[in-house]
Amino acid sequence: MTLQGKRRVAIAAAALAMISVAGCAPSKPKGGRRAPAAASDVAVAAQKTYVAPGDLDEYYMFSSGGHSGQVFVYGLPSMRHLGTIPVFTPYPGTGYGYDDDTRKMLGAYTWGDAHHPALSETKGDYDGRWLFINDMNGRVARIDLRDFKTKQILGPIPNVSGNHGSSFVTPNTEYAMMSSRFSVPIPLGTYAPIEKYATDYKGVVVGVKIDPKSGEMSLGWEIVTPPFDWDLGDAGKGVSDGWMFFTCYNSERGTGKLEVTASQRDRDYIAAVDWRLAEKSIAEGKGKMIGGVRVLDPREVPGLIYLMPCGKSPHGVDVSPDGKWIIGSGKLQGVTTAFNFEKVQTAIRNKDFIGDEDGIPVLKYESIKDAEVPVGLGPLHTQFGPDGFAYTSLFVDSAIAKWKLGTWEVVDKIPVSYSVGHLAAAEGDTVSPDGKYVVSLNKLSHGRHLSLGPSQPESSQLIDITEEKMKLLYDAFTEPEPHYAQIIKADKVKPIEVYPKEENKHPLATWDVKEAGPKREGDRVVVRTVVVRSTITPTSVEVNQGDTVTFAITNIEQTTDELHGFGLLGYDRNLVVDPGETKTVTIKADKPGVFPYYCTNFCSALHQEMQGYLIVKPRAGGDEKGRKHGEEHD
Ligand code: RUQ
Ligand code: CUA
Repeated sequence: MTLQGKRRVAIAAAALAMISVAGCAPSKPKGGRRAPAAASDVAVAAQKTYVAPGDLDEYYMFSSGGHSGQVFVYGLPSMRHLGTIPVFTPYPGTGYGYDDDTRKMLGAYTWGDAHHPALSETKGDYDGRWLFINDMNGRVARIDLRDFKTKQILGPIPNVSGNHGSSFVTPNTEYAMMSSRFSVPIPLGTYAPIEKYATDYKGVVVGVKIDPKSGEMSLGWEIVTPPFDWDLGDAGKGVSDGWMFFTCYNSERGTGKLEVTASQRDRDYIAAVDWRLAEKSIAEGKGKMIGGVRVLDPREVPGLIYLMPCGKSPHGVDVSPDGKWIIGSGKLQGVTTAFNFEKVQTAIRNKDFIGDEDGIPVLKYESIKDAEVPVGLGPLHTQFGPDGFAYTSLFVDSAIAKWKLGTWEVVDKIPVSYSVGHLAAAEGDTVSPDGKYVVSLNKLSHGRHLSLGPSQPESSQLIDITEEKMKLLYDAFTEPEPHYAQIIKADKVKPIEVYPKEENKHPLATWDVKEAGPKREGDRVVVRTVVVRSTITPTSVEVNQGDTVTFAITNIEQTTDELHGFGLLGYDRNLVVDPGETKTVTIKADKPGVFPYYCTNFCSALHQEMQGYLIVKPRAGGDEKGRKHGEEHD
């Protein structure tokens, strides 16, 4: 047995001993909410989730941070929160949004609503290169998994209002997809009264092109659609590769109280989009420029998009690992429907339509479905295991159902606490799911933790799916708000520990303290700055009031973990510079006085000594005036 294995057994034994002691004490029911679990179950769960100090987790889980605009990184099975990747929101912890480059990337936005992470794929399998994530403000971002940093934010994308149905990637990361949740007149900025909703408001579906080498995103194409509310999506794979599926609600084209007006019909739709045809049509010069992008009208490109009737107000749509089935359901139903992709193709060939919506053919439900699986109430989202099992989250039942593809038999159900939205299985939306774990991303945590007052955390529960019956292993609590997560085998991700010196091509990188210091050109001052234990060089800089000052800071360490910060008091800036990295921060020195800068990231025994002064000399005769002006900084 390995040392690690031995340690695990010893610890499990200790846990067991602890539990048997605890087992003698009267259990303390909390408002009668929870039946105490059997001691043996607790011991097994403890052993399965315990990652001993120094040991590593087996999986990364990337969880969306919702309206925090961030991505949270967890280790599984421990469910430890390992880090936060700021994406659409400034984050002083890593200095994101304070240096010149990331400030520019965030633009004028101070928040984002990040919903659905999508790991890059090669042949339908996660390849560990990038993570994409959408923002409701019409944007999509790319995180590089080499350094876990946000490298690009594309958007706001023209014509998209409320980019919820995103950022699903295609099996070879050709595209990240987008769709609009809120239909509006396009291009954005166009006026039309609400009474004209059904005719003058439009939805759009967008293909965001991804460069296969660099991951760089660019605008591909758009398709205009009726004013439905597009919700979620999934890319076809295997037999259905080349197709993209999106759910929608409000096919009624209602306005006002949607809970009433958008619930008139029995069925809404899943749209099936032939994205290769979209690509080809754009290459042939089809489409019309709207809002600065080429937009295809389905009336002019027959075969581009079809509507599959689906239970009222569906949420998730999920394609089985072989691409054969498309799973979707009304979110107030008790069943989920398995649509058969071959039957969809046959129905298209036979023109087995029941009508159209603004020229988009509507397929016949009975002709394209294989089964209605009685999973339970409120099915939202489905993930897959390696053995033909599917796992569906049930919001109303507050449970997860396990069922079999092909036989459509529901074999198990496990309650969760409380009200699951999405769920994530280990590599559970790829062509080769891993099994092992499902994480239930719950909306409410209902006091299964120390109270934090009225603002309650969300809960993520780890469930063991290795046996026939699912077993709850662990409760973890998270900040708002994981809408969806993806779980990748840890050894597929290959992060660096320092930025190698030879890769640093920053024009202002400075590796020698002798070259550090200010250089003036007119009223612009560039301060080459070197940070290394335990000095910031230069230790003081004098400039004139009104100068534009750029600190170009290079952390010349090449040692793991040796981060340095650069907090500038009075000017509202804080950066963190990783080993080998150069970042710039520019301020307008409009306030006279003496402003300390210091290392914000604890780095050594003499971290506290790592400090200096920016001295801003008042304008001649402008002293009083300058000071007053200076009370507001930019
Ligand atoms: S969505 S659960 Cu973007 Cu399902 Cu929120
Ligand atoms: Cu450098 Cu603290």
